[in-house]
Amino acid sequence: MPKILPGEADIYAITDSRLSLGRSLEEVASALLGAGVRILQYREKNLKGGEMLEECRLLRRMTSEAGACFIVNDHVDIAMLVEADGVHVGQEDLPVPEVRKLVGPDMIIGLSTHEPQQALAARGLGADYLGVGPIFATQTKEDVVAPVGFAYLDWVAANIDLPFVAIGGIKAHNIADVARHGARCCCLVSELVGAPDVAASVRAVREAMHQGLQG
Ligand code: TZP
Ligand code: MG
Repeated sequence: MPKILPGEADIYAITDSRLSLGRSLEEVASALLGAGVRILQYREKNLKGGEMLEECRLLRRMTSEAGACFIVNDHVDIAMLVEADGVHVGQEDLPVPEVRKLVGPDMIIGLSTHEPQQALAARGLGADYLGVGPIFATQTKEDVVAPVGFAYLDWVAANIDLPFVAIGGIKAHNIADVARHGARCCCLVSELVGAPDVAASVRAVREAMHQGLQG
């Protein structure tokens, strides 16, 4: 399956079992993929390793069938075991060069960044794409840094030659502005997996984003 990088997809969705209104991972993922999400990240903070592994096996099957890219947050070992397309790490996680040693040349590595210094370092470290954020305040991530606003997004769009994905507090009502500030791929958690109708939310978000991309 061809690898899809942010930059080639509009919406990048992340799972979160705490926000899914009691629905199963399968139900939420099925709605996301059915609505055309092409990059799906598994992000889970509360389960045991074996439980996360089983959930990632499920998502690997579902994303493969849908022709979507599957990325695992934090857990390099699980990403390798399920043959995910990619793994996403933060500044406090394992260093990207060490992750690269483990996963080999073909797996996508995403790196969260919050300031120019981190973005400038990313290519040398071997990251394939950057997370840029949090653009706005978010309740979804506990240990999150202060919102970076559009200033950092503008800077990345103008200065960094790597695919990037904007993240943090992005909703249908503000995504057009995020796109106007240079984001061709936006990552959303609560707005999608916490929506009463997940597929309808994907459609609304995508439409608003494309309005922003058109100017
Ligand atoms: N990293 C930076 S902000 C964030 C992550 C995982 C959470 C974004 O969630 P939401 O619900 O889209 O604000
Ligand atoms: Mg992390």
